[in-house]
Amino acid sequence: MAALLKSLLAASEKAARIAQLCRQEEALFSLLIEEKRGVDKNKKFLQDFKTLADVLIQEVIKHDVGKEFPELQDHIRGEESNKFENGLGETVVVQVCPTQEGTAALLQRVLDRKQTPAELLAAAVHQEVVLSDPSLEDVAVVIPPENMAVWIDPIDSTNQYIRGRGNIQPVGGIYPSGLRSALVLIGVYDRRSGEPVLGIINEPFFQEELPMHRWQSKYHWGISYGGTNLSSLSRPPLQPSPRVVLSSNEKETLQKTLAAVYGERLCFASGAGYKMLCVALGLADAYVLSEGSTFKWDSCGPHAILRALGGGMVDLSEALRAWRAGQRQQLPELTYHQAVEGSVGAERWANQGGLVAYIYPEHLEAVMATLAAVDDAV
Ligand code: 2IP
Ligand code: CA
Ligand code: CA
Repeated sequence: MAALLKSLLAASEKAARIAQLCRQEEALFSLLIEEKRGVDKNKKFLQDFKTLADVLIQEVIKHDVGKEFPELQDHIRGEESNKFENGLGETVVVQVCPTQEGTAALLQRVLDRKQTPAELLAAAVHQEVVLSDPSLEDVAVVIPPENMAVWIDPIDSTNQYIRGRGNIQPVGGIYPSGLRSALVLIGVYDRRSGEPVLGIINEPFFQEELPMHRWQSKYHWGISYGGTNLSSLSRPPLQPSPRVVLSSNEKETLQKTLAAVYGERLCFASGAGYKMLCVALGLADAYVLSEGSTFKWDSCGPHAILRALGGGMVDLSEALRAWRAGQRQQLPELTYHQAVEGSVGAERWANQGGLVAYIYPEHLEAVMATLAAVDDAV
């Protein structure tokens, strides 16, 4: 009974196609990159277009999955709000309409009446995605949708997505920047416990096919529920000399502390989701983030995959507190159902204390021991 998994994977594939389309179709692509050369009066519209790609993807996932699982409909949330103000000051609620023509007409209102981009996007929104993945037939876990909720990051690493560099060379398998770090992230969590249960990471820019320069996507999934762990990925082998991946914006004190231990095995990459994927793939053994710059929609899906592989993601500041108090077993994992009290807007859903993503508890412990030993590392 992998119905929920299949539905979410199909939605992630459609999301990936929309993300690819915005870069491949001239009528859309020109809107995405125009800001660099565009005149000032165009700025607001162009900014809106970028947000529109995100909002639309989120709405498509919500629509397609909500249709199949009505119990989930009111519990699918994401980074973006679907209320949009167009260049004329009208508020438009972006949603998937019953017909393609209806969606195209609605999108035209957001896109300053531009017909071709609106029609291209509407066609992608209403296109049926058929998954051909025989391995899904063997997934027998039953996840009750009425107890679940969903976090979506329609496009993570937006900056790299817009910059759009497709020719970055990997360093030790890790792409430090570029389109490869732009991902669709979907996470399902238990409404009552807040635990991540099912995760999908879709890489819309996994591979460029020549001669047409068409991007191929690739998805990964993991389920960790009721004692069952399943994933499209295999647990990577335990490395004798672990690598840690960081944001290039990471605090200098933390960089220095970790560099003293990991030396050249400290690496950097864009995209919070991408760094989590690197851990899941075994390209890095831990991702450490000292700040509250990720949100529930960034970590929920990747966290579920890491759990399915025997790892997890802890709240760094809480884990440090526990570690220093001598409670070193079962460090506090991130949860997904509670907003940060006293915060407003997106900040309500920030992973405020930073995080450590890992597969092997040994690596988590090594990172914790290193950070706990230095007073101001975090
Ligand atoms: C961002 C994105 C950034 C990341 C930041 C996220 O999400 O993943 O790349 O910063 O934490 O919130 P960094 O690249 O320094 O890790 P979005 O692109 O969705 O805003
Ligand atoms: Ca994000
Ligand atoms: Ca995003």
